[in-house]
Amino acid sequence: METVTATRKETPHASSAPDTASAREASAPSTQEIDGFHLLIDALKENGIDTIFGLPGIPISDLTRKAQASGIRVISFRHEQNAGYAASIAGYLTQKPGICLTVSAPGFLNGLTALANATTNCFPMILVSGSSEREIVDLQQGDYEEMDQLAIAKPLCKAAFRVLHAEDIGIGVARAIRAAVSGRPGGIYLDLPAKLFPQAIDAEAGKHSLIKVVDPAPRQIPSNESVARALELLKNAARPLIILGKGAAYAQADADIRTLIEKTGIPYLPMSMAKGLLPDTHEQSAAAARSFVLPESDVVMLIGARLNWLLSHGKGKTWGGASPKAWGGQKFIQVDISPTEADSNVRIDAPVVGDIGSCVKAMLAQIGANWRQPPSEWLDAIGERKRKNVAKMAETLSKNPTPMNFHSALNVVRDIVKANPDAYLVNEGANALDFTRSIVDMYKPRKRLDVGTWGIMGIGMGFSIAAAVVGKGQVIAIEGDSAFGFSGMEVETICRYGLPVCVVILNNNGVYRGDEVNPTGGPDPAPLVFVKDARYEKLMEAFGGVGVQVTTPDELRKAMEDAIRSGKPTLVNAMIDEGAGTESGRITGLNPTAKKK
Ligand code: FYN
Ligand code: ADP
Repeated sequence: METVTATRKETPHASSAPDTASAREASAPSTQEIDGFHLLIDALKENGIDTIFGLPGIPISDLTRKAQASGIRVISFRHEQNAGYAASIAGYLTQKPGICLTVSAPGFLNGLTALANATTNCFPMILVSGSSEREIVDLQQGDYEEMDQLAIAKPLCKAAFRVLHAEDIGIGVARAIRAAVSGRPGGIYLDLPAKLFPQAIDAEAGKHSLIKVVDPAPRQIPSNESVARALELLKNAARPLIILGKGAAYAQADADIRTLIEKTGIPYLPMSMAKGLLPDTHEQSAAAARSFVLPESDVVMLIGARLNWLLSHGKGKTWGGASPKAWGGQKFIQVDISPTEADSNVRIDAPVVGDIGSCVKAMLAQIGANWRQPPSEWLDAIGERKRKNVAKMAETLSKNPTPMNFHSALNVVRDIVKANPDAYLVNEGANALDFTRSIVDMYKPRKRLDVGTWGIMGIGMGFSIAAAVVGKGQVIAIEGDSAFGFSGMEVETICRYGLPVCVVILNNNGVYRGDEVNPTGGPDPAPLVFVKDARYEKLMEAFGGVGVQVTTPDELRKAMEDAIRSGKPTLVNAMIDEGAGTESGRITGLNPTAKKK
């Protein structure tokens, strides 16, 4: 643990005024005491937290300085929401809660979207926000950045805690860590009032108050009966299917999951962020036959995937149901750590509750050596459908239209990712997201990071920064021009930390597409279009990175290869046909349009 250095003891009526350099100098150091700043830093370090994503300001600026001085890596952002997204995806990649640190009220609110998104996606994250003086906030007397942050955070996260006394910091951090990573992971809010930071307590007592959380995410072993019930269903299926979700990717049980798929011979469908858990080129992947396997399957095993909107709630036409809400007749097995997930949308015939690593191990143990492979008619039918779709895709990708379109640009990205399978692929947008998902194969687990359960826009630069920082590798971010706008200013952060991030903007001048016009003929542009042929690459140049505008696949290939070879922050502005793209990409049906007269 870090050696304690102490600052002044808190007086009962310590002011919440901004911490100034002179105030800091005035605080007489003593070796017998430790303050809230250092207790918090020590509590985090004690639990292996080595990185903080945040945005300094009152009352946490000194915390960021001291954290950096203590050896924690502090990544400072330009907007808290991006810091929050970074923390959340760091949590997903590492199974350790990602920490996002913000100032009070507005900073807290800016981070809150990311916290809610983390909870929705089951990413472990802790939003740590400074807050104003409790007694003034609670009496609503108009404090600086007054807000009851704890109450506001509660409905949007898995758990929320506030620490009022320095001796409780250890407990507060321990509770936050345990809550973030145990069971179904999620977002946690930790409220730290300004007064807490300079509070000093006896150093020895402080040291003893810290908790190193033992076994923060304990294994949860499924019952033998639940595993047997699931295997019985699977064994007797005529047309079995396994769906891998991002919970399966998060679990880091990659080798066992692959063994389960290969031993059973059952075709599998990866959800978006589970792409690469097994290489997308695996012969059992049914991704290229998605709209065939969902309605045709008779027994479906979900591993770390929920039957939410992304899977049409397990019913309706996608599943072969006669009407939008009708059941398609499938039997479902659901492997999930959350016991309440089963039956959320349709009947789950065989829930297997436990952590995915333990569940898959238990299945492998019961499967034994004599598992009967799925009927060949089923496998052949899928193979046939796949071949057709792959051939259709190959034909589209081989075209080289002028101007470039999504396909001809992504054909290049597909090659670059194949040549750099360890690179992280961050992806957001509508068409830019949907086309990338189906065109660009992934080869390794947890490399594809995207908009997730909410289809959220704005994760681009935050995810990229976190992937480069905690994943310590090259990042390729494929961005719609609209999606990039939400976090574009963070290219300064990318340049400041010199991160190997290659941002590719598929620029078609607007949301979905850029060729709409104002029907009134007035001077305002149509609501969904942007400045024509915007030079986004200059934003990267402004901060010392490399900016390139490209108009052909060859130029795009060269720019991406240069970026990866140099590892320099690069923004490639790929100009594509402004008429390319459909309303909302592949989820047009969710976007209500006015009835035509
Ligand atoms: C997939 N496909 C392929 C391949 N992979 N063809 C050839 N080769 C390969 N490798 C086919 C696949 O079989 C589908 O064709 C089609 O490509 C699309 O595949 P996808 O994307 O997996 O399927 P689909 O139907 O789009 O998936 C539904 C969905 C998905 C809801 C899971 O659209 C999704 O994740 N959407 C997220 C949208 C989002 O969040 N948007 C952000 C908000 S945008 P067919 O089988 O022939 O159908 C705000 O406006
Ligand atoms: P996708 O969007 O890829 O379908 P979801 O986010 O909907 O994935 O589902 C992930 C599921 O995985 C959640 O229901 C969550 O409870 C579960 N999950 C997350 N981590 C684990 C784990 N370690 N073990 C078991 N289940 C997990």
